[in-house]
Amino acid sequence: MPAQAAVIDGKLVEGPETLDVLDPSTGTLLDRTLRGTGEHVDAAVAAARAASREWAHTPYSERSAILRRIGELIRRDRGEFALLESQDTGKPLAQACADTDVAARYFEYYANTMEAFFGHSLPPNGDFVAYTRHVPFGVTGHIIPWNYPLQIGCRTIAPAIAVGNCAVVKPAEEAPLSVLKVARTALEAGLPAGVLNVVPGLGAQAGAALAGHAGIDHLSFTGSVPVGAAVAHAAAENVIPVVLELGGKSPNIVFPDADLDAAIPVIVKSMLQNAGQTCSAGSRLLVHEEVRDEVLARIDEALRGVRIGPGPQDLDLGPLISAKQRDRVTQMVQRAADSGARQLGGPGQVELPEGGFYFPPTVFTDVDPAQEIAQEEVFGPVLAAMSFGTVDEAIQLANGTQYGLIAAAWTRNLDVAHVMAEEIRAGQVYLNTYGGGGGVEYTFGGFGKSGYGREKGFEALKGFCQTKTIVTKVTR
Ligand code: TXE
Repeated sequence: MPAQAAVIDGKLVEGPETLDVLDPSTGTLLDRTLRGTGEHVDAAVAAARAASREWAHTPYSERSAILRRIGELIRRDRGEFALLESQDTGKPLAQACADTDVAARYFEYYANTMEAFFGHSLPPNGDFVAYTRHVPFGVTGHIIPWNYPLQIGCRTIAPAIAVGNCAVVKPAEEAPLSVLKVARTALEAGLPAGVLNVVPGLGAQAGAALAGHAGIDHLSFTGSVPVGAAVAHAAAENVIPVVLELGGKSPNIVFPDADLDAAIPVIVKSMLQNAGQTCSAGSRLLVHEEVRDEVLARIDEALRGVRIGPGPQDLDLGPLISAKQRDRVTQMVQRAADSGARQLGGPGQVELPEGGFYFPPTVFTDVDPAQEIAQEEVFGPVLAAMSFGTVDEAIQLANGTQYGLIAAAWTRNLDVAHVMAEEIRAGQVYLNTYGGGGGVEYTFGGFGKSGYGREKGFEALKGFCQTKTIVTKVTR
């Protein structure tokens, strides 16, 4: 099987060293890619630099037309993208279709919003006229994880190139295929050579080379806390700004007056989506004592009906991404069980498909908020449930981890809803929904160890620009 090439300077670049890409639904070989090295990263950064002046000066309308065309081609190839993403990550096909639509939408959204993205004029002081312009950084580095490669890839690529940067992207070794396809699709759409370069490879090799590269001007990273801290450190050596998106321990908070018919399916989905391997997974349930038993019983009932199987079969729950991830989740669940937390479902309770890296839905109840399972990101279909008696206790629990990515409060009481929205330390707070309504437009990013900097929405355009002030002295 020939290995998938990198895309550097508009060309497909092959090499002697390759990486195996496994199908997580079966554990067997799905494809191979080039194993990119520091030299490939050097070549990609040089190509991006060479392309950056012309791309930055390409009229808005032309850049916008190309982005729109990339979105169109992703939609044209929706079936291929979705199947590839489902095979590569193991996620159910319907989720991969939704991810493909979101990927296209990022290009469409930034094609439009970029054209309305201007600077400001500043109040003149005496005989001065001043204004600001948003100018691209130049070359942007992007390190992408394996959980939503297509969505997260496009989430940072589209705004970066929309405002005139040229990008060098390192997808995750576990799931690099859809991001490589985006780069080939972008060339077909007319994106000039060098504007979008993708170098697949290992984190410690190509990833580290990109993070520490003196030739980039900005770095976006989505992944784990320790690697995020390490890449930020490497980038700091070159005084390069970084956006870090590092996951979370996000709560659904259920008050006694909540509409449980609306809440339960959403809570279950937020726990199971992408097998829990979602930075904004609803991995904690904070439930008022009055409705605790009912909510847990209904979640347990919903989980009993969950159908588990390979991504392309489009059931409810696919496998985890890798044996390493399955082992990590298994160990965390074992430690929680050993500590005495009460468990619903979990290993041994449901039959799992043969082969592949499957893990069953698991709920821990009566969890001590200080316990690992209540504090650390599991990245599996695992829910830690705790109860509270007052609004203040709910706030304390919600804010009681080192993370702060998203949160949802379920209540019909407007005062409680507003208090929660105000008090919760998280980049997004949802009221009577969880991640609802699309999301491309919603500014996204973390508090605390969930990271810093903001993605999505209009903020992302700002994030990929430097603001430059231009002052003219007017002589009368
Ligand atoms: O992440 P890594 P892993 C969390 C989640 C998961 C845990 C471990 O809790 O269980 O992290 O996952 C690249 N220099 N999230 O080990 O290693 C790597 O190649 C530069 C949350 O897979 O952080 C990949 O492209 N780059 C999360 C990317 O970093 C390096 C998504 C992420 O991999 C590198 C994924 C290095 N030294 C995991 N080492 C989210 N926020 O959605 C690795 N990489």
